[in-house]
Amino acid sequence: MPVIKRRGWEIPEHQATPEALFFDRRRLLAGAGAIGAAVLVPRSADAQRVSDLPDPSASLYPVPRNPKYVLDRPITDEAVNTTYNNFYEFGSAKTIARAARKLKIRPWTVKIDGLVEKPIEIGIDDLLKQMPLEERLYRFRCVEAWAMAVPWSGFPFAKLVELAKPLSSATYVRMETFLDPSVASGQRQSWYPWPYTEGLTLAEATNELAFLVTGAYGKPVAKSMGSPLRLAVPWKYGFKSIKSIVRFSFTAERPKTFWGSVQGNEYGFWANVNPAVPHPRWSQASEWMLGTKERRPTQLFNGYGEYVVDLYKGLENERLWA
Ligand SMILES: Nc1nc2c(c(=O)[nH]1)N[C@H]1C(S)=C(S)[C@@H](COP(=O)(O)O)O[C@H]1N2
Ligand SMILES: [Mo]
Repeated sequence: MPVIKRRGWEIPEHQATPEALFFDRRRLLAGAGAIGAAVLVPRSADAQRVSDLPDPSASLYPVPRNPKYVLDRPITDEAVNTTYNNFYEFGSAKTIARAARKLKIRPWTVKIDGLVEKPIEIGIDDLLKQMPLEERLYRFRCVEAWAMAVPWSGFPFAKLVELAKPLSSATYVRMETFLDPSVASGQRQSWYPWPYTEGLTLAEATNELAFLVTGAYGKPVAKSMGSPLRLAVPWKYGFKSIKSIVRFSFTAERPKTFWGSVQGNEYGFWANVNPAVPHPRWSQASEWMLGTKERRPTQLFNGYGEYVVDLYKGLENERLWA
């Protein structure tokens, strides 16, 4: 048996089984009981936490569904989706939902800088007012071989690029997650290159599928899923879909990414889904649908090839399928 060094979420395919989920659900149920008790007997300090205030964008949802993006599978159960997460800022287990409640989502300022006509700082609620919100049903595929189907709400990344007015020299957009180790205990783990960063080419970011998410399941997106602003790039493995974004920088160089820095040989820049190219430590041929016992064959570009295949013409020498 080969000895393998594993970092948290990089579990081999055979461990991503329904049994693991049932284990998590039992833990969740136990946790929910504890939360209920805390509500009955609030400590005054807890009752006044800023992080418990209602989300001021709640009245914007639900938003109209864009019927163009159809699924070949049922939507993943909301309770499963919001409690089975990768969000290393709050820990390396899937059960970070409770810890993520500490995230303060207002005020939330988004910076747009780098190779743009004029840098912008904008509050999330002002940004929401300017953006055309719609709902899209997308498949989602984590590199660990679990998959889901999500009713996201948000706006096309292309609309943010329009607002940003990048210079013609800009070819990439780098995204960055908040940095606050006082609320995100994972960020006290100094061996990780915080804050979490990701990047797309400008051509990818302006592809019609690239979607900036502000809601899910007809309401503001849950903290555990990356409130108040996250990315959804459904043809790529899940780690590209950065959560709780505070900054977009337009650059001429390819941005460094969080997982690329941690383990570059396994988590490449492009990270396009391909069933025929295994992860260095497990097969990508099939995927497990979160919240079910179902396995499905993985699809090339996660089934979105018709939208994105042209983005990768002429890049045959690149490692497109990390
Ligand atoms: N800031 C941040 N973004 C992140 C991550 C993370 O740890 N931190 N994990 C990524 C990974 S590996 C996946 S699979 C998805 C998980 O999204 P979900 O928890 O909403 O399913 O978020 C991605 N975005
Ligand atoms: Mo992932």
